[in-house]
Amino acid sequence: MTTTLQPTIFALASAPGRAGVAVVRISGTAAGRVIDAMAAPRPEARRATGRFIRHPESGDKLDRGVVLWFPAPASFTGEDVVELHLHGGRAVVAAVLTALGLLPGLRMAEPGEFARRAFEAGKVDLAEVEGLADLIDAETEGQRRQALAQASGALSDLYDGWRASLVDALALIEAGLDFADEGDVGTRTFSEATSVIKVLNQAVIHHLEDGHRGEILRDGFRVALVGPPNAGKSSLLNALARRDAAIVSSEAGTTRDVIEVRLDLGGLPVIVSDTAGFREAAGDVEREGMRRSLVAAEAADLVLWLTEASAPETALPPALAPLAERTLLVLNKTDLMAGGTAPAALPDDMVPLSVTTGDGLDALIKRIAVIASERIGHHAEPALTQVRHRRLVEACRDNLQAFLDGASEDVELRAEDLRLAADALGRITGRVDVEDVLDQVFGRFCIGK
Ligand SMILES: Nc1nc2c(ncn2[C@@H]2O[C@H](COP(=O)(O)OP(=O)(O)OP(=O)(O)O)[C@@H](O)[C@H]2O)c(=O)[nH]1
Ligand SMILES: [Mg+2]
Repeated sequence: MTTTLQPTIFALASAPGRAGVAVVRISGTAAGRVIDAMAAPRPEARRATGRFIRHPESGDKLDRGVVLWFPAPASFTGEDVVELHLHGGRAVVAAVLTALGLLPGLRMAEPGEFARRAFEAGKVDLAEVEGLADLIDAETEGQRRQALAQASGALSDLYDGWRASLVDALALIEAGLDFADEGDVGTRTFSEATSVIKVLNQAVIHHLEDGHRGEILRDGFRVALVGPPNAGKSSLLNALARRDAAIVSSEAGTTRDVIEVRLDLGGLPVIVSDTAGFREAAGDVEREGMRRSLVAAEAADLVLWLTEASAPETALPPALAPLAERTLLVLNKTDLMAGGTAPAALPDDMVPLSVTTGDGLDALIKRIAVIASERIGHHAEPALTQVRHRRLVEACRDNLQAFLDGASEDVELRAEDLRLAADALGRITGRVDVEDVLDQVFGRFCIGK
């Protein structure tokens, strides 16, 4: 480790602004000296201790707070760490940060620098760090659960387990190579390795064919509201969002831009987009609006085709026809029907609704939640959560396939297939050279994390 050469870093670890408590984190070899200079004497390790926090030069009191001392290596970063729990006022925090900047060997932390040091010290692997970033970003219960599992090593354990069996298979093959002149031994070890790889390959393929549930849970399940003008798309968006997010008017062609709202449906993050109505005659602006509607519909996991119940346009426009499989027909304005209700027997893929009276709204929300949870609901096995991992698992699969398809006589080449497959998995957790992605991964954090 090169920790002795690293400057000691500090930052506000809690959110900026007024708060009951603000936490300033300090990590590095000079952390202990911060206590000596500003809140002496050093408290017992890991025991919350009340202290005046003083200016290191004048000795003036800046605040009365709690000091926590985590000597290396038992800390988040693996270095000496100090936490100052202050009163969360802007002036208090500013005074303490300014004072810290006066101390020799200290500088403000860059975004994600604490997490990066934790990674470099081997406290967390890369997939866990990514889980940590997701946990900080998590807005719904489902996202929180998935991120916490990943931050706690669920994905890493899966990939490390696969990597371990790959390494075992590789060892078998290499052992076979050593006995190359005793042809029989080589053949036996190779076929033993092959059966391990076959099983592994199946597990990897299964993992990849998860309908992107982890990624959708992380990024949000997308629902697009499309339909002819005036069908009530913006009204429905507002009803779902419970606020006037979009303009509603009896004029056809009101909505031009796509408007998105984020909802939490039973713990699942759902992003609903309101779009411009589809119709034939339209000016330039409206045509551009419709182009955007189509983009939103194509990107959606579920399309709601909204149409008026009294004169339903149940045929999708040709541009939307390819999306029919993931489209639900919503017959809105049932309040305008004779008797104010929808036809009793509707096919399963048609949902009656009156945004005005609220009739059918709960049923529609439930329907969306069920469809979303079928796609991304809770599973015991950890899921792929991001494209970076997916690419690497795909690379692993391709190399396993190359191994299985390749000529078994070329033992050296087959060993190389397995080595590449193992490396791809190692790059997910950062066990294998990942220098090129580190800035990207840690840059996602804000300062103080
Ligand atoms: N009676 C009745 N009127 C509704 C209902 N939902 C919406 N409306 C009315 O229908 C009109 C059009 O509603 P919007 O929500 O603006 O329709 P839209 O589909 O967004 O229309 P565009 O943005 O022009 O494509 C407004 O006057 C709404 O008040 C409903 O369930 N019943
Ligand atoms: Mg609208």
